Amino acid sequence: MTKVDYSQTIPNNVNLSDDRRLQRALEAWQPAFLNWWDEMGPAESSNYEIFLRTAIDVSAKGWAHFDMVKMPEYRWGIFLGDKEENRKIGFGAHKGEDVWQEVPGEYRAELRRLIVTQGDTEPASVEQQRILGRTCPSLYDLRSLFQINVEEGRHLWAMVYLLHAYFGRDGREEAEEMLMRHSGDEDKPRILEAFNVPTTDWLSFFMFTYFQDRDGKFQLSSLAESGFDPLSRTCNFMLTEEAHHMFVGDSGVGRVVQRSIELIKENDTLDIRQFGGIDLATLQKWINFHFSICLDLFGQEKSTNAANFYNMGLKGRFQEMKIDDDHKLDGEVYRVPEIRDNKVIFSEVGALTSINERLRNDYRDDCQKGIDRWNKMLTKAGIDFQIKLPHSAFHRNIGTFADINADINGNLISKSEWDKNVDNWIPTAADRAFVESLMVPVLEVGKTAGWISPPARGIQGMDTDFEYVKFH
Ligand code: BYC
Ligand code: FE
Ligand code: FE
Repeated sequence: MTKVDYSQTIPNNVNLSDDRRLQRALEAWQPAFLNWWDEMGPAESSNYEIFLRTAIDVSAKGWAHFDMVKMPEYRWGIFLGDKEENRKIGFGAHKGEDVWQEVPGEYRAELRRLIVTQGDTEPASVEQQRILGRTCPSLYDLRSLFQINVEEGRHLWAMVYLLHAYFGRDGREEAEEMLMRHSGDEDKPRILEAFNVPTTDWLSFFMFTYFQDRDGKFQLSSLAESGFDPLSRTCNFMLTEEAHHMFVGDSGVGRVVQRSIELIKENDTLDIRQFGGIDLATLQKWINFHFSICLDLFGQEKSTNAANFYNMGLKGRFQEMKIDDDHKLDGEVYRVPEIRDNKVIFSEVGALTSINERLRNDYRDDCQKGIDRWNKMLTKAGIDFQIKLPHSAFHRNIGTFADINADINGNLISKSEWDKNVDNWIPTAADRAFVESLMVPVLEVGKTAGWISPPARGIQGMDTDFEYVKFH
């Protein structure tokens, strides 16, 4: 079951050829997808040959194959993680019952909504990153971008498969809508705000893959707990790919920090813009921006939607099965922030209602790990500067903090104070223009742009000066 059949028009490990109706429906969607890729996917890239990884097996070992591939010829397909025999629903009102192989009718609308929201982010990210290829800092990085783009395309396939296979006609309509909404479109934007923000420079790309793909890790992990088994299985496999996206972000920001340290030491100043480097204050602004917009992706602190998803057994907590409690959360409490007397305070509310907040906190802890590592690099280099994650109240658009202004330490401030200081906290037009001025493409084999360190090692045992992308 784990092997992927590549002899089919749509590669898959779900025995697609046994269900002719489904196969025909997906084969009808395929040209629309390719058309979307052509129009909204990576710009000017259709003739490039790229050293890409393709999934051949969903088991932990030996599941990938590497080859020089043109992206329009990439074999997007449908891969579910292995089925766990006798799997039981792990939480909520149905805890202990057999998992569902079909959509439970009473939860159909909620499940569809979760799948659509998840699915919508995947093509959104490809659209957001569309023009980055023009300014890559190296061929190695260009390859990483394209690898991520094709995998996000496949994540869309994963959700579209669920919609087609389990939701009949309205599932097919949702699948079409996935290609009609576009990131940043005035009339038909993507569903979640952070997926409508353009990602036009590589510092933003590395922040995106560090912070925003990490939202993917946490949301997919929660959906992997689902009692709807096909969703769980597809998310489990998507998570193996997500790890690489976060590696690109983590190592990318790390390489920026590394290069900045070198320039600071060489020139004995923190003010390294004049030497073509990204100064740490600018890096901090990019972090402030990306982290804060990603916190919004977790929804409101108190959410009856989230409580319902949990009770219904559709979406769990992060690593639900490792948590030592009754997995029903009756009578349990959790701390959420509130605003009282112009201060952020914490109060205890029902654990069910605060599922979103708990996931956001898990996410924050995970984000902090990279910050700690980069700070260690700075300390070790003897540089008197530390970066940090802004307070959760800073620059928010969803939930408790949406209507207030706060500084990066979480002190509530007036609108006029915000206006006075905002340029110190998030990227200004001038900051963006500066970073964009550094974005000159480096296409020579083995060379890297001056604002970022070269990668520590290559891909799949290849050297860093391997020709990862060939232009034709
Ligand atoms: N923007 O009850 P609440 C990834 C709406 S990333 C705009 O708190 P809920 C990837 C909400 O819809 C992972 N609107 O909402 C990464 C609701 O509307 P209604 C993506 C928002 O449902 C990189 C209202 O506010 N996966 O894979 O508990 C590259 C009340 O809110 C936002 C998922 O998100 C927002 N940020 O929580 C590629 C998983 N937040 O009901 C890919 C699936 C809330 O008033 N989605 N609203 O009309 C979910 O689990 C939930 O829908 C959310 C929201 C966690 C997003
Ligand atoms: Fe994804
Ligand atoms: Fe991703």
